[in-house]
Order: sequence, then C-alpha cells, then structure tokens
Amino acid sequence: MPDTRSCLFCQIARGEIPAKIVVNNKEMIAFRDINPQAPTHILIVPKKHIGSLDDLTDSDLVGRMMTLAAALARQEGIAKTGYRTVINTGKDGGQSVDHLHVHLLGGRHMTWPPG
Ligand code: DGP
Repeated sequence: MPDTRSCLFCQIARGEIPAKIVVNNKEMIAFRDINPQAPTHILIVPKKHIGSLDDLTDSDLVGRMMTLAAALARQEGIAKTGYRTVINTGKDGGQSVDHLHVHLLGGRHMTWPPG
C-alpha cells in the first residue's frame, strides 16, 4: 500500500498543501506547477494515488486526463498555437513526484528532442 499521507500530490488533492488550482472535480485536480517551464504549465493529477504510468491499470483514466488537458489548453488560449503534454515515468524519465500526472505546457515554442 502506498503511503498517501506523505504523498505531495495526495496532500494537494486533500487541500492540505496550497496550490493554484484550476480544476477540482470528483476524479481529478489540476493546478499550476510551482516551477513553471512555460507561460502555461499545469499538472493534471488523478485524486486516486497511482505511483506512475507503470502502475496504471485503468486505461481509460489517461484518456480522461488528456481530454482535460486539451480542455485546459483551450481555456488557457494556447490550443491554436499548440502545446505539449508530458508524462515523466521513473528515474530515467525524469519523474520527481511519485504520483501519476500529466504536464500541460504551452505559451512558447517547444524544441525537440527534449533534454
Ligand atoms: P515530474 O518531475 O514529472 O515528477 O513533475 C513534478 C512537478 O511537480 C515538477 O514540475 C514540479 C512540481 N511540483 C513539485 N512540488 C510542487 C508543489 O509543492 N506544488 C506545485 N504546484 N508543484 C510542485
């Protein structure tokens, strides 16, 4: 069993740690990244604790996370110019918070390949 008491994103989802929240519904919370890498940088997080993409069993959940990311991109006014969605997984993937999340980044031109 994961220790959701000490999980940072579980604590944000429970309202125990403040965040700039943009969506808070039954299943998900979305809030602005504390260290934004683009003018828009929002994290889309399921309230249920899932450690990473590698722990995912509900395949529809990521579809709903991506659908919310697209809706937020439209809301942020970056849908027409474009944006990037990223899921970092594990050490080599650059994941630093062990709770599944999608990064929504936009408002500037992105380069490829990522670092
Ligand atoms: P990742 O490296 O993919 O696991 O992304 C974790 C992101 O979480 C990273 O971009 C910074 C962000 N983050 C870390 N701590 C906090 C926090 O306390 N509040 C908010 N809003 N974002 C955080």
